[in-house]
Amino acid sequence: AAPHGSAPPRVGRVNDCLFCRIVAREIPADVVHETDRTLAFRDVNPQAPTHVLVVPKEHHATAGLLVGADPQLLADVVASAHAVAVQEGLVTDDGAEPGYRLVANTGPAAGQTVHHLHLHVLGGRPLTWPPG
Ligand code: DGP
Repeated sequence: AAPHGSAPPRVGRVNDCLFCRIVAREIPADVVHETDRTLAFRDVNPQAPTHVLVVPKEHHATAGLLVGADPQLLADVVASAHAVAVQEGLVTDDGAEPGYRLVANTGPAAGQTVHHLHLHVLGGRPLTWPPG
């Protein structure tokens, strides 16, 4: 049976995935942007004044897997990340000032801990390079 009301199980969901559970609103999150196919919410452990995670609602582990399965959905995730950056005042819609960073940690060497693709949107302070 569906866990909440009469909603059918969502296609593309992985039951033990933290971000699938946030998408299903089973775990609370501070949602800042939503489209029919993407969700953006504040990182629980922010590394910058703005630190938002943007995910596809469907479960895909990495950008590399998603671009093969559904390139439009990867584009939708990037578009949502840019919309968040504009909404948060990190960038004007038609320019690059002051700027922000998108990060997609992929695999253990990069420290990916949640295996549901998420773009980190970071900004609100000077961001140094190289990252750690
Ligand atoms: P990554 O290393 O790229 O897999 O980063 C996963 C991020 O997810 C990390 O910055 C912390 C964040 N995170 C982990 N658990 C939760 C949670 O329950 N809620 C929210 N909002 N963020 C979480």
